[in-house]
Amino acid sequence: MAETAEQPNGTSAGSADNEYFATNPKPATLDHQSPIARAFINQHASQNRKVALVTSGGTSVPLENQTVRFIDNFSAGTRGATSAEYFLENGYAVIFLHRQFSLLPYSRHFSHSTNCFLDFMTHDEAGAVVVEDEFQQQMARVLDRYKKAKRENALLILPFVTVNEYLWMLRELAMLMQPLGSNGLFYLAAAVSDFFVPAARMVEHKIQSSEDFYEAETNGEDAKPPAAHMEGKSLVIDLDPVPKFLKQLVDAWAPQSMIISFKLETDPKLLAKKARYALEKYSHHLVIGNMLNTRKWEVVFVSAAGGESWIRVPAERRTKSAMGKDLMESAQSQEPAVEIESLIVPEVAKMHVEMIERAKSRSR
Ligand code: PAZ
Repeated sequence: MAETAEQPNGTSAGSADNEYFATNPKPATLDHQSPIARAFINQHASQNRKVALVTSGGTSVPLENQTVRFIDNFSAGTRGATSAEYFLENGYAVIFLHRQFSLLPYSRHFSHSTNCFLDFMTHDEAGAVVVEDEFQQQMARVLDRYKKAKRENALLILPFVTVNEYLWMLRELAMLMQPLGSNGLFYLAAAVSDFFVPAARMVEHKIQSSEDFYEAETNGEDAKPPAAHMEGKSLVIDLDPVPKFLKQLVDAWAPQSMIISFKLETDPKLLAKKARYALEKYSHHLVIGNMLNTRKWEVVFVSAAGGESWIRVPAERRTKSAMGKDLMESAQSQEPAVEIESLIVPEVAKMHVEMIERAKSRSR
């Protein structure tokens, strides 16, 4: 559900935004998370440090208030968690707004199902649990970077689950980041649902699939039926479009920050075209386009200043067995030898410095 329907009946993003937050409940965790984020941002603002908000993972769309069933967006959180590490290496403080239980910076190296941390451990002669000799160096490198980020309080990890939580958090963090001015950067790698169940059309209880138990929940005679309901033996799901928040982010919530969005496609013919379309529509700084099957090997940068340029894992750094194979074929079965985020993030950081310089010279 990465693509979004247009706003119905020509409503502007601004009014849709106000309507959205007036009618969809503030998450219970926001009041707790907001002061933590404020303190983190203020610390780095006072040190004149650049702060990147990295969003990561998919957003879920619950079908019931007491949620048993939900619709989800594809994303493991690899792009976001990996990029967060490279932003930290490039001197940024990072707010990592991620889907709960998706991959995290640093621990991602040892948490994937094929990378279970227990496989890195053994017992020494005295019976103590230690890291296997062959993994010592690799683990020490990750550990050092993780400890440095902690020592400097440079990484703030905040979770979301639903698209509603994501949107409230994004707005809150954007407002809190305003004092950073052009030192703020938004790197929106999360796969955000384009459709959702509005609070007013959400049923309370688990939708019963058996006609013997199903009782339609209604909100009064004139109201539209619940977004998810049974019609005979079929479950009918009728979702509303999520308002276009990128416009609000660019124009109102974070007008001085650098804003980078991602575009995921499966049809290669559409990728650059859709990325350009998004750039023109929202007038932000950069769209990074990627294809589902090749996203770890190549991405396309689309920006007003730089046009269209591809970043690719160099051919000699594709895995050995991938050499000589078609990119798509190798992408389905291999991991690249170099993380493409190690090429993406320095490029983004360079563009950000140029943007900051331009902002400074304008204000002189
Ligand atoms: O999390 P992951 O590494 O599995 O996938 C990353 C991604 C493809 C979700 C991301 O690069 C992306 O394109 N996000 C935006 C998706 C969209 O809404 O178009």
